[in-house]
Amino acid sequence: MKRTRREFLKTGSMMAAGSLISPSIVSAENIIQTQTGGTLTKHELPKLPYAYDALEPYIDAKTMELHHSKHHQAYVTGLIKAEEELSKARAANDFALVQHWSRRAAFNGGGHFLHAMFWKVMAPNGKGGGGEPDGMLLDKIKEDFGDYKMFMENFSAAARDVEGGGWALLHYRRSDKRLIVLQVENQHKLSAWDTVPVLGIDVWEHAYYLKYQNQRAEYVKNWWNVVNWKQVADNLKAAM
Ligand code: MN3
Repeated sequence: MKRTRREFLKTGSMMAAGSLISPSIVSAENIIQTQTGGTLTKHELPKLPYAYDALEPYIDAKTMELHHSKHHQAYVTGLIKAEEELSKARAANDFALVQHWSRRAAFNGGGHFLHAMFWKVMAPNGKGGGGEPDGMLLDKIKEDFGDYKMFMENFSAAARDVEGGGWALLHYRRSDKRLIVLQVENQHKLSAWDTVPVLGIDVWEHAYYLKYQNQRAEYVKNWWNVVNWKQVADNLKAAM
């Protein structure tokens, strides 16, 4: 049983690495047996695929450093904690705090997943970042939004108008094979089911405030200069 699970996870992580879909969150080595029965994932902060200053001048180095090493790390730590507490609750058959820890798991798990994707769908301008999508990704955008400009304006508006902290996400919805744009509040609210995020922009203030202050629209406009369309296309292919 244990072996089967291990093999399954290994296969899963190889598929994730091969397809490059957003975060390679789980590998077999990161599965740990708990003292209380069952297993847990030892979640880890993924390395940035570029230097902190690589997205300058569109996103400044200090913001990237804090965002990755402090904010994203906090979501990883929070997710581990929430899952440990749920594991302990099962062992003790004491679910008095199940709502609290489930909520923490959703918030921090959402944060971990989305940030892991966020780093990957960006690249230094002119070195993988910026420009416009092409190939099958462009075809799919045209099919579902009319053209690239209409998609971009829809996505930008969604990002600008998120209430409070959140995200704009481009999802692939499996049930009708469409790309759709959604907003996310915090890291998880307003999520839809049967969808896979393939592109996202973080519009929490911590993502832009040092450089842009209250000018979120300016940040959103500049962010297009660092979008890694090749990665988005890979994410879409994996989701399809
Ligand atoms: Mn963030």
